[in-house]
Amino acid sequence: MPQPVSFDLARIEDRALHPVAEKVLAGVRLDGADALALYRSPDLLGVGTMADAVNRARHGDRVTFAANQHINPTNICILRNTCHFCGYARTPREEGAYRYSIEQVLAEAAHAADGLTREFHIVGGLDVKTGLAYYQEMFRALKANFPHVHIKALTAVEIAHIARMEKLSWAEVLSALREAGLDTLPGGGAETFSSAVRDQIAERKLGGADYIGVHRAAHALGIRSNCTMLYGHVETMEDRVEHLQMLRDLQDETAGFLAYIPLAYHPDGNRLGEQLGRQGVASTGFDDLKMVAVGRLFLDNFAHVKSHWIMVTPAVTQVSLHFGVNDIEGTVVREKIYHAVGAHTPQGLTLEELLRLIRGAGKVPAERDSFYNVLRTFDDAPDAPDAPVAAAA
Ligand code: V47
Ligand code: SF4
Repeated sequence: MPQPVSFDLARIEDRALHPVAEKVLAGVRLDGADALALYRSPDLLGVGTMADAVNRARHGDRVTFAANQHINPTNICILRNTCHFCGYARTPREEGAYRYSIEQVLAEAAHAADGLTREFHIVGGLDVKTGLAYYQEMFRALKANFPHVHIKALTAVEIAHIARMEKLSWAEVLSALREAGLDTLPGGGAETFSSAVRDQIAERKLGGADYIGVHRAAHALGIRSNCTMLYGHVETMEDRVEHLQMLRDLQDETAGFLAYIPLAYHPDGNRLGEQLGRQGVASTGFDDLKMVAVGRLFLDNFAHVKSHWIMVTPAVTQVSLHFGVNDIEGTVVREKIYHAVGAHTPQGLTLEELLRLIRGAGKVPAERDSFYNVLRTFDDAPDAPDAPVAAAA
């Protein structure tokens, strides 16, 4: 059970945030206007103080991670020309287009033979050749070869795509995939729900209400899921609040979300970055920390806020552990999507690097399973709090 939240109000320099801070101390739910005030405030340390207090009340000093492996079975996508922020997708005949056979997926998955990998995170493009049977066969083969590995696969957008191709409902697709081995859904595909934003960055992509609808259908079947928000492109602060409100509302209804993961937009290697003249300019550290902190404060019905170090660098992820984050995207083998759009971070952290990063922030690392059950805690011999973190490549 969460402990009472406590922090010194004097640490919130922005007086305009004091009414929000008082609500946080009293355990009163924040409203949209509060979230807007938090996003707009320049008092990053004040916002972080509140988020850190709420996070500590829930999780103490524990920071979890899961040893996972990303597999991206195809980059062929029917939305290749309309998701302007995506540098990963290809048309079928374009250079670099690929679609794995089931054997190739198994070959990628072979890293899991080390016995350490506990989760496959499988997402890809909306390919007309990868229908329900392809994923059923893939999941069955993975479970047969790696029965101990959890399958977190297919975003709401991919589920809706398969449903459309197969003329099935979302629930029918989800049930069939679960029967084949699907365990949970990842949070990708959310982008920013606002229809004005979608019109600008991904006009043909599944809308926000339908993203929520697919997750609602999954939760109704007992399939838990994650959720995300892509930030740092054309969205306004109001758009961010609307997005968080939709996530919180569904969580009130179903309690099916496991974690919230803000994703920093990377402008390299995609048309949107060119249009915005933003090449080489990823999100700011200020915004990265604000995003996790406001998520922690507004999403009071979410247990877990995760930082994706591939997007924000291991260094920012480490600092975010004091801004409301309690979970780190794990050891990611062969990640393709972000590296296609210019992420300069390493493609995987070893267990030792992850432990060093968490301990270096004065926290206690713990490995978890995909449902956030702690499997082992590494509470021996922490490094000094100022131990250097593995630098980005
Ligand atoms: O939906 C695409 C994003 C997402 C870019 O559920 C981009 O545990 C930044 O959702 N810049 C997929 N982002 C990744 C994802 C995810 C990652 C880690 C953990 C989990 C989880 C989910 O990547 C896409 C899209 O929002 N993306 N292009 C880009 N240029
Ligand atoms: Fe396709 Fe996803 Fe890229 Fe959009 S973001 S083009 S749906 S792979």
